[in-house]
Amino acid sequence: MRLVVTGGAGFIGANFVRTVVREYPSARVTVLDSMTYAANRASLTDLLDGAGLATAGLVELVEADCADAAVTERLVAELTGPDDAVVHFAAESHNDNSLATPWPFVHSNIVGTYTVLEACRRHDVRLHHVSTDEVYGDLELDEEAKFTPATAYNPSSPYSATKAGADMLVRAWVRSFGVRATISNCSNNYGPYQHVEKFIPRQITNILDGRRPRLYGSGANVRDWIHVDDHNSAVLRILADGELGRTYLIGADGEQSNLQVMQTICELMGVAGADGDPGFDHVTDRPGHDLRYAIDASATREELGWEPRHTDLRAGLQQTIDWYTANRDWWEPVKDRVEARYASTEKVL
Ligand code: NAD
Ligand code: TDX
Repeated sequence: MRLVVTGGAGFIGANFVRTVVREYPSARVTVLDSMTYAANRASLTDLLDGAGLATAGLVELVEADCADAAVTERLVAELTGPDDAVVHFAAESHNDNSLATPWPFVHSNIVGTYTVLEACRRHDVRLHHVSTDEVYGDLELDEEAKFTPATAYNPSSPYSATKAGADMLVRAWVRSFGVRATISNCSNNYGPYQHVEKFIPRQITNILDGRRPRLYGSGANVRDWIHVDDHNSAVLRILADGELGRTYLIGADGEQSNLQVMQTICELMGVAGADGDPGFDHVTDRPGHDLRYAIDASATREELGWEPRHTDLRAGLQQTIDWYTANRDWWEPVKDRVEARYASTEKVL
């Protein structure tokens, strides 16, 4: 099996590459990544430089923009085997950045996906497109409903709007040109190698660095958390047995308010407050902040026999805290810059 993994030096993509190398030792993986601020070569170093390891020569990194048609086309053209595929993770992924600077999101998420689709069309290569539950907009805090594949698209932010646009391109390329593609829309991921701009690693590394954790607004917003390895095991099931043209929802029934997650992190890290101090700061809320996401993944579970393995969020958070504690070299070089950026807009309430 040969895979081109776009965005494979980012959080989910790097975890995906690591899983593939573990589970398919003879697979050849080409990571196509433009190495934006969100990428980290160190997430793959052992695989790329692993002379003497089983992976030596099997994982390569091509530093290029997936919207660069010449490079993307060249790599996709090499995928000629029956199990070969492109797994398309590359995207600008952070909502807060999309509110400040939307253009890179239009470029990577829409033009990048268009370019990948055109290459797969020309060379008749199987594609899996990785998307998000945010394309569906948000749910009320008190309603029973969850997102299903039939939920209408209603994105709120420049990030989710560009991911929705990308999904629509994939659907159109399947229908109009017969591209052999599947789509997955997953809920919020957590785990190792996640950039410290994101909610969970930001709080963990703030505490490790002696800074106060930061909760947007009241913290009532609900996210449906899934461990990154469970997301990736679902992607591998879809690649193996997914029906072409289908959209699969991926989630692990991990709904929690941001306040609950924050309190668990503070408690696990021993900074639960005293004397009325909760141990963290409430700060300026995100504009247009989606209230609640929740995924109904029953079709994916029933049709593909997929099950998440990390269903205890508290245990998953402890494991994630342990990883950031043991891997300071991975995150420390970018931490100050991320916090300086937040400090320019964030006010303690
Ligand atoms: P990330 O920001 O950590 O990584 C994205 C990677 O894509 C980076 O390595 C970056 O350099 C690369 N990239 C960006 N633009 C590129 C371009 N034009 N060409 C080549 N490479 C480019 O993001 P992530 O959290 O790992 O998300 C990966 C995918 O999963 C995204 O498509 C995202 O929308 C989707 N997703 C993320 C989550 C989540 O909770 N993080 C949930 C559901 C879906
Ligand atoms: O410091 C913070 N404090 C805080 O309260 C940060 C960074 C975030 N938050 C809140 C905002 C959200 O309600 O935490 C929640 C999670 O925030 P993010 O980690 O920024 O994720 P979110 O905006 O929910 O989007 C994530 O999940 C869906 C990913 O970044 C997307 O790429 C994915 O599509």
